[in-house]
Amino acid sequence: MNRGEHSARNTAQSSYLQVQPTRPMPGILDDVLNGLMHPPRSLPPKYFYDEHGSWLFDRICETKEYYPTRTEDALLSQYSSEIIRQTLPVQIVELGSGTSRKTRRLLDACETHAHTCSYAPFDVCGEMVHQVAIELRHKYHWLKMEPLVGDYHAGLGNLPVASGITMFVFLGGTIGNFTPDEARDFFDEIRDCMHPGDYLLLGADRVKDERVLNAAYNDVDGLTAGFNLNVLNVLNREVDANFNAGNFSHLALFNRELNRIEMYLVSAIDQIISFRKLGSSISLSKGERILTEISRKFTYRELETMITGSGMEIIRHYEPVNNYFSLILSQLRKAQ
Ligand code: SAH
Ligand code: AVI
Repeated sequence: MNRGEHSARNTAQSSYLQVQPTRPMPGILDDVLNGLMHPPRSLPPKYFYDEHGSWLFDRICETKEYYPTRTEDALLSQYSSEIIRQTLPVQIVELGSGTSRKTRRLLDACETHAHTCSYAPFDVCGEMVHQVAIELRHKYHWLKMEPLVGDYHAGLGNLPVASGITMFVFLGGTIGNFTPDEARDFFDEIRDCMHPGDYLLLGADRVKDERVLNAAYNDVDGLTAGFNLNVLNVLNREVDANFNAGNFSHLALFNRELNRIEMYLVSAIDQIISFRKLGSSISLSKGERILTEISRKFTYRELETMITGSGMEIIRHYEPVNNYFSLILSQLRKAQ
């Protein structure tokens, strides 16, 4: 491997490489200035994932309402062996890897097939990547770990490159958190990182009964609400804001026209929020919303069009009997 710029962060037990952006990215101060100062107010979803937010997301995945994780995990359990046999990757690069929990199905399949490879989990949450690297090094002695930290919206051009087949993995339905333009650009960018013969394994959530969707983002234990509200703690810490989470409520609803869940923080009172690091403040009136996330749901065809539109070829499109989720293996074909 080793094209690209990285800087190493070493700790007692583990280390990860900080992937350098390939283009200038707005920082949190810019994102607050651009997103929060004027209605319609919004924030990029990456700010959910500080250490606590990443832990909350992991707990959401275990709720009875949040079907995507267990549905995708069941598909991976069933098909990982076939996927590894087909792809035999020298390197697995996972974008937005989180706990890498479901990816272990692929690593288990490597073991079954006595196939060795390297694994590069890439996530914005350094604490999570650090922890995962320790766990996986311990569990899979044969695995070459290449933990990476950075923002995948800042470009993928500095990711490590292997000599041999790479399988890019993008699970969890995180593609649904991208706008259509962001998704198209992202697939183009992944394709630009691929060599002929490389693969992409994508997990994406499907359109379904909206009662199922609304429940998944409104779990009765309030974990999704806590995850949503946690972004206010991130802002308090990072931009010295004075949000009181008790003055906001969680709202998640399915937008039928756009086939997406929209998640908001709703101001429960008239209030003024100050951002000391910016030297500015905003007035929020009772009922005013901040859009914190979109989570798009796709049809079978939309997913295939998105992938083939970037020049990749669909190899297999797996789905469960209830059609709740898609797991798609595609490939950048070798020139004939
Ligand atoms: N793939 C895992 C996690 C999904 S949650 C799963 O299927 O369970 C989304 C993950 O993407 C989180 O771990 C979050 O930290 C990461 N993430 C969000 N925005 C990111 C960004 N801009 N760059 C890199 N990682 C990001
Ligand atoms: C990471 N992403 C796919 C999750 C989703 O379902 O859109 C994030 C999430 N938001 C609320 N619950 C889960």
